[in-house]
Amino acid sequence: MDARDSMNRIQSTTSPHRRFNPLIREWVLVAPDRTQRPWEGQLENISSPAQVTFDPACYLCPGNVRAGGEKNPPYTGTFVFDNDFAALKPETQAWEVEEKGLLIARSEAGRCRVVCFSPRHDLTIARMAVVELRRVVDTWCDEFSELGSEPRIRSVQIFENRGAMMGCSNPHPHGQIWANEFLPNELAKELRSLGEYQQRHASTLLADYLELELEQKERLVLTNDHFVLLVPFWAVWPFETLLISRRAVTAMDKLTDEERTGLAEILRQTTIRYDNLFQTSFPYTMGFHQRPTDGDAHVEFHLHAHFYPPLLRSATVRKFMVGYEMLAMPQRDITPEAAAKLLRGVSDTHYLDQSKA
Ligand code: H2U
Ligand code: ZN
Repeated sequence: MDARDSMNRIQSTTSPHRRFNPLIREWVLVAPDRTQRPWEGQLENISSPAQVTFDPACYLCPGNVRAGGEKNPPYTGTFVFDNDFAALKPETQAWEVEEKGLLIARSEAGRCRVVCFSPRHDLTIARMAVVELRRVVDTWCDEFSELGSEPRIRSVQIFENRGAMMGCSNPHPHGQIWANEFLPNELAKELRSLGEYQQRHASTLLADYLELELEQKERLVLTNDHFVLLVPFWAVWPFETLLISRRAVTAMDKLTDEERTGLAEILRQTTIRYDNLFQTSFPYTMGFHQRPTDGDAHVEFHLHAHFYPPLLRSATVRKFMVGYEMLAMPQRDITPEAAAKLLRGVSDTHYLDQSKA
């Protein structure tokens, strides 16, 4: 069978198979028929979007007092502060324990930041204007550079938990940044794969992968001049997507002015598609993977973001990673190609704005 035939086979198959994730070198089991199974489990209660533009009880709204006693300024754009309940602290002293190679521990110093995307309590990325999202991108870029330039910081993890289902504590639009000394597991896995790929092929793994996806078009969701959103061939979560910069930049600090705006635009479109899919404020965890800030150039690295939404067949049925998935390997129910088609098929106007259009 030639490459084209085998690709056609995998894209139309309904038989169980495995797919390989070359970024982290792990397999995922794809069992396309399983969505037929009956569901008598828990039905999720999706938190409806906040209705008020200002909530006096919200610890992120402008002018309000936070749990730690500090008062937020009357901010009008983005607002960043040190997490009052930071998991990582800059003053942590260095220590190391190792006993017979079995009991191994190390101190971990770092900083945790909270980024408010907007003073408006009722907005989400999907409902913010591109100029406002551009300010969020600029804020992330500044934070990446500032935190990354601290001598002990080697990793700057920017992420957003959206929706109570994903453990988000507050509907006010915000994300977090955790910056620390040692490379977190996911970044370390990616760095190894990207590094070995770069050595062998003199290009980035994601640049070559993107080329394949742009050719095949099966898993594309959105494209603009600077970014591409797709359901990766090896996606684990039902509507997982991967956002890749067209130019192989190592991190946000290398983006041009137009690329930053391109990122703001595609973030808005991505979240609009998600919300429109099940006509709800779609929960997810998203975050960027960027080059380690250890001072090396890391030409092997290629800026990208992962979106991991837990919803499966409707707004009330979610995916759980249990049983076989915890003990053996992750498994998905619908094919990545089917998920991409569904996401491509929804409107590019947010459902809450459609009556106005
Ligand atoms: P999540 O909604 O993703 O959990 O992020 C909110 C973060 O805000 C959380 O990490 C912090 C929590 O520690 N926080 C403060 O820093 N100050 C507060 O007054 C409440 C919450
Ligand atoms: Zn608020």
